[in-house]
Amino acid sequence: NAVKNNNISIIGVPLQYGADRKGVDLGPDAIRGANLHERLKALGFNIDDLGDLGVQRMMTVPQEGEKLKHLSEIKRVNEELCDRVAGEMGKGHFPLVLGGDHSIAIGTIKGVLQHVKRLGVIWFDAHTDVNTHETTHSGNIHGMSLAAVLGYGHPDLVGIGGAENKLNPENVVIIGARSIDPGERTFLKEKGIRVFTMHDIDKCGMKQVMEEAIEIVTNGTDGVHLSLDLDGMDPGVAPGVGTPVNGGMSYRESHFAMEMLFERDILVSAEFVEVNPMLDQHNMTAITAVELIGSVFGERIL
Ligand code: HAR
Ligand code: MN
Ligand code: MN
Ligand code: MN
Repeated sequence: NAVKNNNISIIGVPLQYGADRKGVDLGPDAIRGANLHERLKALGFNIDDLGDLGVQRMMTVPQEGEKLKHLSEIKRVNEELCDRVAGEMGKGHFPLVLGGDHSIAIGTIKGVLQHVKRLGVIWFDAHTDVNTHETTHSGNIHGMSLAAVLGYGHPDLVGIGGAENKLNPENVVIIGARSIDPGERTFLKEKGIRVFTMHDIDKCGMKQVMEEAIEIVTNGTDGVHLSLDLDGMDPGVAPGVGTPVNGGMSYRESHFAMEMLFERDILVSAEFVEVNPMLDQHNMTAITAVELIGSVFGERIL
C-alpha cells in the first residue's frame, strides 16, 4: 500500500489515440515538469522512473469503416503497459501511471489484476467511460476503458491482459460524473455500478461520498486502484483537458478525497490521465495533478 511501500515506479504513457486529439500525449512530461519527483522524494519515497512507453508518433487516419479509432495501436500500447505494471508490482513497487488519454486504464488495471485478483477501483471522472463498440457515438476508446476492464466491449480491448481478468462491478465506484451517454446509463444500471454524481457530492458532501465509496471498493477486495481523470475536477482548476465539463469537483473536494485515501491506506496503484498541456493555462492542470499525487502519498497541511 501507499504508506508501507517505499518504492514508487513511474510509467509515462504518451498516448493520444483514445481521445483522437493532439496534446494529451504531452501529459507525462508536463506532470514530471511540475516537480513530481522532488515532491515524492520529500515524502521519503524511492522513485524509479521507467520513462515513457513507445507510442507510434504518426497520427494515423482511422480507416474507413473502422468504428473504434486507432484500435490496433491502442491495443498494442496497453498490452505493453499491462506487462510493465505487472512487472513493477512483482518487485513490490507501487505503479504510478501518467497519461495520456484514459484508454490507458485498460493496460494499468489489467496489469494490477495479475497480482491483485480481487481489486476495487475508484474512478474519478466527469464521464463514466462505459461505452462499448455497440453504444459509442464518438468511436473514441477513452470513453470505453471502464467497460473493457469489466469485461464488456470489443474483444481486442477485453482481451488485453487476458479476458478472464476483470473487475467485479460490485467493487467499482465512479465519482464526479456529470456527462453520461444514454447507452452508458443503461449499462451502469444493468451492471449495478455505483455512481456518485456531482449531485450526490453537492447533497452529501465529499466526506460522506468517500466513506461510502471506500466501503464499496474495499468490501471483499485485497487492494484498490485509483484512476483519476483530471476532467473530473472543475475546468476552473483543471482547464487543460480534452473534454471539459462545467460543474466539477472543487480543488479542496478533490484534495480531501485524496487525503482520505491516504488515511485509509487502501491504494495499491494509481494513474492520472487526460492532462493536455496544449489546452492548459500556465501548466495549471499538470501542477494540480502533482498536488493531488502529493496528497495521495501523504502530504498534509499541518
Ligand atoms: N462519453 C463520450 C464518448 O464516449 C465522452 C468520453 C470521454 N471523454 C473522456 N473520458 N475524457 O473520460 O465519446
Ligand atoms: Mn527498486
Ligand atoms: Mn475518463
Ligand atoms: Mn473524462
